[in-house]
Amino acid sequence: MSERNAIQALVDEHERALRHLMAMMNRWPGDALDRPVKDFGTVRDLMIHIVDSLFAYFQWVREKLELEENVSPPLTREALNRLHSPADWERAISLSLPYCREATVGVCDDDLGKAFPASWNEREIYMVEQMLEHAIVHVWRHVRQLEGLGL
Ligand code: NI
Repeated sequence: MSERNAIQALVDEHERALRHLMAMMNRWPGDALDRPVKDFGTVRDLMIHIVDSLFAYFQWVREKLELEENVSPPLTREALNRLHSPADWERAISLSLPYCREATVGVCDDDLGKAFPASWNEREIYMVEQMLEHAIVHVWRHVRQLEGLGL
């Protein structure tokens, strides 16, 4: 039987980062999403980037490992564009938690060392483990950016 301790730990840490973000959003004032963010537009645009990216990282893992069961992100890009309030965004992120678990059900620890080109640049080679670590750090980096805005 294949071990899943390491993959489980990565998914747990990713979830910890997302739960931290949700707890922050819980305290956001109503106008938070309209605040400007350098190089992004608004906080809303940044949220779309965070959630859209996380779907892309997990879908990359599934695609590269050729996992057969069909698991799709819970929200399309268009649906993300229609989210209005911080509460809408919290709900969207809460939907992504079970998605991340389902998306990695077929991944075992032996898969973590397999390497493939990144979806954004064929010449950047990532191991599955690195891509999931990147997913975790990506959330934290943007959490840090939001904290810098006083949110
Ligand atoms: Ni980013």
